[in-house]
Amino acid sequence: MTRRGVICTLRRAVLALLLASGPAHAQANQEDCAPPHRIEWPADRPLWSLCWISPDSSSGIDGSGLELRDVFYKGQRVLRRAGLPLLNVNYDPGGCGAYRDWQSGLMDFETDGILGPPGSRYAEPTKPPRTMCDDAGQAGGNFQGVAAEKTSGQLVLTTQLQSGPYRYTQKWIFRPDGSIDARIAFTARVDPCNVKPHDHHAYWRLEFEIGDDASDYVEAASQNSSAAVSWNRIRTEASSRNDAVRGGTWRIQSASAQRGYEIVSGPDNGRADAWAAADAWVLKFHPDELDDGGARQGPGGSAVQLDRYLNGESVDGANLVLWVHATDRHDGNDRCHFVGPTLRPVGKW
Ligand SMILES: [Cu+2]
Repeated sequence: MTRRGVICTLRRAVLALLLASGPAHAQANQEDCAPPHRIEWPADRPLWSLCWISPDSSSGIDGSGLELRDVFYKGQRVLRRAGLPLLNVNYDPGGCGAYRDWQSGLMDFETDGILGPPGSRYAEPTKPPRTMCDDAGQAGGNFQGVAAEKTSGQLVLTTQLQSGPYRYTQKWIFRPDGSIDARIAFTARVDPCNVKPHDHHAYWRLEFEIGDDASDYVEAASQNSSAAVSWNRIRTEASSRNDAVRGGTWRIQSASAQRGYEIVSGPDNGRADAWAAADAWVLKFHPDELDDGGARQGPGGSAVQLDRYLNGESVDGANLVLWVHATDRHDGNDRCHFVGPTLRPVGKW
């Protein structure tokens, strides 16, 4: 066999091994989006069509939590991929330092309506599942994976994550009016460290594709004193603090399709301090930028390093990715308080 032939054979063997080694960090393929992963809702006249990926199979070097792929509203694509690839914790001086979490760890929670064979990662509950937010500090439950609660008013996807002592409840909420809530709440199995004051930080990666022609653009609401909102168009890759953006409101649109989405990160989501870097990044899509490079080892490495992707590329008519930050503080409590951006349709849908 030639040297090239040997390499090809090796590559095929490695690929076969990867495919056989289970779903961890699997890339999207047809099988991922077969039922039950593909959800159409409401059943009688679907407005939403989306594909969910369980945290233990999600993208990125540390996982992406409850990940979505190929999200359509009224038959039009909204998101190609969306998830939570970056979570970290920063203790006050004299506390316990800073930590980068992982988003692939499943944790038990309580639900009915589990579908499929034992070990199934999917449930369709008839009542809201109970997570550690409902029983703070208490571990336990009968299920690990994704619960999709379908009511007449909303579709709620829920998962429970664990990363060391931390317990995170993540939700995606879809409504008939086209709005989406991306949410996370932080709590923990109490240990001597996490009773000290600290901030939790979450960074959602929203890979939009509005017009299906790779020519979307982003605007930020102008922080001026006039009553009417005016918009600043973002021309090249940028990051921003919400202090500089009115109402923490962004807008992504397709010029050709004359529709888009507003991304609102309200005051409840906190504000990035210097360590948290920024509240939003607008980046041109690159397939190898599903996380921030995973540089979590080393001094200071637990802070996000998304700024490395800011290299002046045009975002005025491109495949675009928005990263959106939210934070919650635990200071003598481990309150389970949901934070995260809300997405609302604008224009012709
Ligand atoms: Cu905490």
